[in-house]
Amino acid sequence: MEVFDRAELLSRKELEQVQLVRLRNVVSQAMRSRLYGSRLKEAGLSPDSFKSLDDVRRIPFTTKDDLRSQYPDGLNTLPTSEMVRMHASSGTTGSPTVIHYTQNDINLWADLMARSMHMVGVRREDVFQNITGYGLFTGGLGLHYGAERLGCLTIPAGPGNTARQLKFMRDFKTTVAHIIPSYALYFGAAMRDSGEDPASLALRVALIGAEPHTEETRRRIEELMDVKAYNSYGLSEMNGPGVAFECVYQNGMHVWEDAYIAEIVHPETLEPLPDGEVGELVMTTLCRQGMPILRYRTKDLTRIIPGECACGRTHRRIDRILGRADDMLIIKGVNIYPMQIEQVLMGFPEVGENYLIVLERENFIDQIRVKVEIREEHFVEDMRVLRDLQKRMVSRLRDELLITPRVDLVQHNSLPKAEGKAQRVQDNREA
Ligand code: ADP
Ligand code: K
Ligand code: ZN
Repeated sequence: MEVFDRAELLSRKELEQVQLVRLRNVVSQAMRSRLYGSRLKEAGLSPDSFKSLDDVRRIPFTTKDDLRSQYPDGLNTLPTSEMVRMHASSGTTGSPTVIHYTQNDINLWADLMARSMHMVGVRREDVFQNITGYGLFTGGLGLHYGAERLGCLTIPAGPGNTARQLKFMRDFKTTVAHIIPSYALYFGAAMRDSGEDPASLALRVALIGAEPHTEETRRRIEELMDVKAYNSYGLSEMNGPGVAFECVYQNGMHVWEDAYIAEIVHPETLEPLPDGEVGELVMTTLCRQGMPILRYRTKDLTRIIPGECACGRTHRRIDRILGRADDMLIIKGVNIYPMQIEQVLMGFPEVGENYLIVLERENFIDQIRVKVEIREEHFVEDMRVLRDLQKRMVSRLRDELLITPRVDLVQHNSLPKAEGKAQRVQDNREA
């Protein structure tokens, strides 16, 4: 195994020793902030309280609301003069939260990013096209720094303008792209529609992440763009991307456990769950100086994949994110995740690149309507063929969801597109 960083080769035992030492350090650092200074003291904790890694469970959880209530700097452990960067979450749910970084924090983040990208074969000879937003969103600068750290020629293309992206890809022989999955579907389809043969491009790898997507979507992106696509997970509260990343086996994302502690807890009881069981991911920064965050409830649902990875890395893997706990829809008493719908839709070859889940209320009963873009060549087909397709979709969705949704087949490019993360659900119930 060719590694970027010796940390990738640590044995489980060494890794856990590193984690314990760093946990004590980060607790001591965190206590300098307003929030943790009082909270840890109230819980009777000090760095010496941590005799084993399990003691991490003695730390109270940190929530998004804590971050909001401490706005703008209640989690900082150092004066602003020590900080060199700020990011904010886009506030997919609710108002934004901010993260501050020291130079050291930025360097360590770039190292983790470089390690992640190196793991899937990115090297200094590669040309890296960063097709995501920059700005406050951590995805852009995160991968940008990682690519530069590896020595790649790095193109900060930003999102959108498919024709120009393609031109850059051709002219600069881009080999690696970073792209949000919902945009990758468009981009791949646009490439095909423009008559471009993806096999004639140098592009070999797509790094996809920042939003939930299914295995079916990944395979589709791989086919459309003729690449290997690797899942990239992170969140602003834990720096941004580079928290967990897939290796070439594409079988779960290795969490960089020398830099983070990952726990899976029951979303309601908050009790720890055994490996293999799906629950809420809780994360602790082990190396962050400017703004450590301890036991952060990510709301992301996943599980630890039991067993070792064929690649030989000891860092445990999390499964593809099922969605956020807040994404769960309750329709007619049934719990539904948007990803269950995506999984069914992407199984139909007739389905195009976009869909929208619309929640409606009719006679006081909640209904779910799925609007699906159909590929151009199928849309021109006979009404009977389309009606049959629609029926098959309803029946497959019913099997998966256990309720019967309405399905509207709509034309290619007719649903709203987001610049960044896709908005998959529209709630019209109060309207
Ligand atoms: P926000 O989306 O809240 O504005 P972030 O940019 O910090 O802020 O987004 C982090 C969130 O994005 C994660 O908590 C998770 O819900 C989602 N996310 C990031 N990467 C992935 C991924 N690979 N798969 C699924 N969801 C992801
Ligand atoms: K180079
Ligand atoms: Zn692996």
